[in-house]
Amino acid sequence: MALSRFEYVKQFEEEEKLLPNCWIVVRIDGKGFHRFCNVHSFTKPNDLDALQLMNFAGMTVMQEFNEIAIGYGQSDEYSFVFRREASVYQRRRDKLVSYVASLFTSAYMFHWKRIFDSRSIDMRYPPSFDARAVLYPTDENLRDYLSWRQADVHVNNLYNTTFWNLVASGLSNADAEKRLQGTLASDKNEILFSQFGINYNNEPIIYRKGTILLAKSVRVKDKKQRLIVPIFDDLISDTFWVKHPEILDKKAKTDDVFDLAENHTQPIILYQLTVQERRKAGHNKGEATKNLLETGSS
Ligand SMILES: Nc1nc2c(ncn2[C@@H]2O[C@H](COP(=O)(O)OP(=O)(O)O)[C@@H](O)[C@H]2O)c(=O)[nH]1
Ligand SMILES: [Mg+2]
Repeated sequence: MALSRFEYVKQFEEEEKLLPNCWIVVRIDGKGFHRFCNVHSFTKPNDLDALQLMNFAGMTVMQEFNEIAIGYGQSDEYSFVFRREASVYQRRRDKLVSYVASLFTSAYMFHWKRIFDSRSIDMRYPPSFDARAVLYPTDENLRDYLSWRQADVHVNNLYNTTFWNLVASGLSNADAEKRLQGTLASDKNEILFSQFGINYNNEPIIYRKGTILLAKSVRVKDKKQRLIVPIFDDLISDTFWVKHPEILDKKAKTDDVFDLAENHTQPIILYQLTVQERRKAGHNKGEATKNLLETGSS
């Protein structure tokens, strides 16, 4: 077919390929979520439903790309780690970054009603997420990256938990801020304990550590199946990496079946199981996810 005389403009397009052999981290972050959370009356400092909605969107991204080794979410951000050898979109940066951001955003909207209908919270305006890709050449760099994000949630959550307890006890926002100025982690722990009887370590782990997403084989009703599972754990310590060797080494030998333990009631688990049951019952993909309000209900 003859080329049109306009065809030459194609040459202006630039293509940036992400360096081979490096881990690719794509991190999305909610734009202006301070405002978005206020407008939608999210509970301060942590809204469990809002975090679960982030996990639904994270699950959707993990289901789409089988080259993601681990996902990690906290607050309004999610990181997706693509394997060193990932060949997704021939490692074209623009394609990968924009696709992850748009899929995450549309999944966030797709699952909104499922989470917020019971609280009658309607979406007031469309949320958006920015995204970036960062390359890490060594396993140590990658672990340090994830540790950095988990340390971030710890610092923020300890501060926010103390701050909002002080405000709830009658201090103005400005006075609570002043009270916390220059305090160390140990001081905040002490305020929580002595003033409010709160042992910070007993706060829900999803608030303290964020959510790790891994693809695992699990056994449900005597059937083995692969699910995206949420894990609430300390990923800074070596123990985590010994427990899940397949993250860094795809070929590593792991337990045949992962024990979901108390996480078998996590919303994204109930959701995936219900969708699978519907598909087994003959529903096509679109029907299987339709009207699945409130996770797990069919
Ligand atoms: N109320 C509430 N706010 C949250 C929650 N998670 C995240 N946020 C808000 O989202 C912000 C995320 O931080 P950042 O990305 O730096 O702020 P942004 O630029 O406004 O998106 C936090 O500062 C909070 O204001 C939550 O569970 N509840
Ligand atoms: Mg943000």
